[in-house]
Amino acid sequence: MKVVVAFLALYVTIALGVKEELFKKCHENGFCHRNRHYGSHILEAHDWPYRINSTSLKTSAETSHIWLEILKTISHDKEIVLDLQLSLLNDDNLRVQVNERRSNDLKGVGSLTTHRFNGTGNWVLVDSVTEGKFKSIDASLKEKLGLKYGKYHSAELTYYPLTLKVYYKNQLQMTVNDKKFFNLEHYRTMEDNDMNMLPFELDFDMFKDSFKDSSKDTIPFGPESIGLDFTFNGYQHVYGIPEHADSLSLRDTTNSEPYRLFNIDLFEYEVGSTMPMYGAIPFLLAVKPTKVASGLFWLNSGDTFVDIDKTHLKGVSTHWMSENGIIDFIILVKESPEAINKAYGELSGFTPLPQLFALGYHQCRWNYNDQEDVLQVHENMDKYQIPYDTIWLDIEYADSKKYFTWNKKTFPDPRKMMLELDRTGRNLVIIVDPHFKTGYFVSNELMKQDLCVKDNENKILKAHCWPGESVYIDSLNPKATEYLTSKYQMSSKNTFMGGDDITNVHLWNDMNEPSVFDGPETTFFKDTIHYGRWEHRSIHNMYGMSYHNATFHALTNRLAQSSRNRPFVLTRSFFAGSQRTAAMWTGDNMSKWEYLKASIPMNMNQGIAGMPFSGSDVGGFFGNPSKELLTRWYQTGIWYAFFRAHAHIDSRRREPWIAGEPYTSIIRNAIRLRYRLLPTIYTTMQRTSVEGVPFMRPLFYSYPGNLDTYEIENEFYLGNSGLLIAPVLEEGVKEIIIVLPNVKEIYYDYTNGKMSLESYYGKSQIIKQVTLEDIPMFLEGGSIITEKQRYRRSSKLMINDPYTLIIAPNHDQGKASGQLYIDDYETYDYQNGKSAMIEFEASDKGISSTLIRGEGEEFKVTNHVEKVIVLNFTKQYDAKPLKQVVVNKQQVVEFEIVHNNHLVIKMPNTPMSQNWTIEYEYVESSSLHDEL
Ligand code: NBV
Repeated sequence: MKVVVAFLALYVTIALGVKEELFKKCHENGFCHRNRHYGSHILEAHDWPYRINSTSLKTSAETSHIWLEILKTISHDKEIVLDLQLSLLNDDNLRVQVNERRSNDLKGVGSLTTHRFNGTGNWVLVDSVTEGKFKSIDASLKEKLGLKYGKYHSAELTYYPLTLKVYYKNQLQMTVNDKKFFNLEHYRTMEDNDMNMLPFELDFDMFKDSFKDSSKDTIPFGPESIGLDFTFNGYQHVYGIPEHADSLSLRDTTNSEPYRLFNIDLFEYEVGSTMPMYGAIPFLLAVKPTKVASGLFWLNSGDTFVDIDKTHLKGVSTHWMSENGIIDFIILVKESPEAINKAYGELSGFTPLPQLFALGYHQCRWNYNDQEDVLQVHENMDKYQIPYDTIWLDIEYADSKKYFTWNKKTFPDPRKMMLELDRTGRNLVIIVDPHFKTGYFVSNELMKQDLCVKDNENKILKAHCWPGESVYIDSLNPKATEYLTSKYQMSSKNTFMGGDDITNVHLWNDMNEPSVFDGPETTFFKDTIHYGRWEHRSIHNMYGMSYHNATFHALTNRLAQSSRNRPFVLTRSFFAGSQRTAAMWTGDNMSKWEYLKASIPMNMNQGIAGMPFSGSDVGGFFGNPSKELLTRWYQTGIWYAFFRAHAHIDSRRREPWIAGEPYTSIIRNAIRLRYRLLPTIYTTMQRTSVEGVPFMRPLFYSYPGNLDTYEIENEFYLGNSGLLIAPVLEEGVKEIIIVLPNVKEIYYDYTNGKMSLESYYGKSQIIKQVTLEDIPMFLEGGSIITEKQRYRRSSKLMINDPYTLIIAPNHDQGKASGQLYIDDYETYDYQNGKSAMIEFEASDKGISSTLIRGEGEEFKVTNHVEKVIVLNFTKQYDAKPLKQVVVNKQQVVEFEIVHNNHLVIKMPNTPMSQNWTIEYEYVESSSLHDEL
């Protein structure tokens, strides 16, 4: 016990930066070290050990599956047979799986399931995935198989040396096993290991773990790692594989640590590092300027390392190494990065459209001390006229951190508090972690119902986390979801969530890597046992997802009992597929400038990897930001899809009014700008929810033809709205350099959301003077965005407010277009057609608005448009003086030209529920002449 207390004290108080020695580096991790060694020695092999047995080819009658045997030659009289399967998902995504034939009866593995874990795909792929058919399978040659599939795809599988080449429009995109790193360590016992090794293989840590904290790992199956290399032919940049606090474009790792995917609670993580973090998405995107992009989805939930080799002449080469499980990957090749996102979403799911409040401002800290404190903050927000939607409660709300209880002294009447928040449309989010303190009703019930994770002796695992000794819910067990559902259920007896009419309470799952204070690398031993008799080793990176999935389903169930409102769940740990049920944040960052800066590539990589509903703690979690940093962080944070301020328990209070003037006003303006743009933000999220595209959109998505955009990580677009943002990320700067990605388009300066005299054309880069007030932003020519310009206390109170349109004519013809999505912002009724998409078109003749309703039940749009602003009107439309503006062909309306340039049209209460038009009537040149 003493040790644990000491450990806890250390964890909470000392802030010295990450303790790297607690986490395994590649050379300390048996499988990584062995696979890297394998890669650097395979050239010495006289023969490649792996070949395909050409006579083993089998195809299904409907040509949807291809099976072959891979033979692994150990010695002249020893061959291991592996099964290779090729299939297509959703028509043109090629899936490759390789498994080992294992007996059901293996020595020394106790009651564990003996075959390799092949369930990652079941957790990750959505039910709607269909199996495609190959267009042709050409087996006419003895040494290779030719495949055609999809519209433009083909592939060639060479039997020896074993390689798979994937082509798009006949251009080679990817070579699998180009470097011959293919490796699958087949089952053997320690006794017969010698007879199972290849001459150039290393036997480091095959049956033991020499890393001190995990030396008790029994490694029951011995070595079982897999490794494979993928060369992206002709590509210079690859992205994705979050979570790492690193650059947008992934770095070369040939002389450093590989990127590791292993979910851990990394205390005080550092930036510029390939160390693993809280979540993992084994999805990588490669983009090049020639209208093609490739994706690689490595379906493995075990500990994984990825080496990136940018020194390869053919393109970027990557080496994937996982500790166990089957080889299972999907290759996606499409015409653009967006198309890859869409295809990836069709495989692993999209982010569901959240309630509008979830896109508002979230106010959090560890902890709001008591009910009064919560309500005080809530009132101050109104006093200082700062809009906000949600206040959060961290672990201290619970009695001794026993989730599903309240500390009665500090929160005597949670229901009252929830109702009070609800009065102004505000919400509460409370934290419920996956560890449950031993000795109270929740842990007792979990133990009794056999819903706890077990140790390697199949006994209930008891380990330490915030509440002290705890059990961990085994959320891989479907019954765990049922259990949580019962805990969150609406019933008059269940008061944890405030009672059976409360619908404004949502959930936060933290520490679900899982974080284990007394475990190796702060998590479970890998031989811990889960439901299905699987080792934790096989599913580690999915545990966090299994927990937030269960939370999401439980909360959905609760809300379905009354409002049908969409649930909101925030998770720290995640995996591919997590986007379907949770938003994420980038964990415990620090109040330092470099973390503010790193948050942009981190959140962009989340979007690239299909989980765009993400954000970083505004202000930084650890430490105390300077007033300037805090201000700049708000100015950046308003662009995260998930916008929450949060702080450590030891940091000073820093709600927006604390910094004082001018900071408070500047922060208020930033938050209000977020709210003003909520119509555009909600529309962006709706597009994201059906197309899977990033919310914070990297510049190269819009301009893949411009290689100069590939490494820009301090600027981004807000989805495809045309808003380009370049926040100030450094201390004390008076000017910043901004890259404008398209020299053939106009960029209208829209700093702080204000019309300006400046616009840029033909420049790839500008220098802009900035003050502390400034959030540099630009509207790209061709776009139309919508705003709601009135201040309200919360997003809910803005629902009926009128819209303002901002139109940015493009350079060539003065045209622009944009969209606005509207629904009830809360329920699932939009799925039954209760929604509207409004499309705007503008030219030198006028503007039109067309309402496209969702199919199904009618949705009533009650809002009006009150104002239309056309930027650079006089410059754009050839300076013909405007005589009058006519709405709906009948009503002449007031207009004004401001700054001698922008047109501001005051709309006569024009309902958005109908199509409407604006026409410009210019002074004819003849009458112009007359007047003169
Ligand atoms: O629950 C306390 C914190 C939480 O505020 C933070 O956001 C999480 O990332 N939690 C981690 C545990 C303690 C961190 C030192």
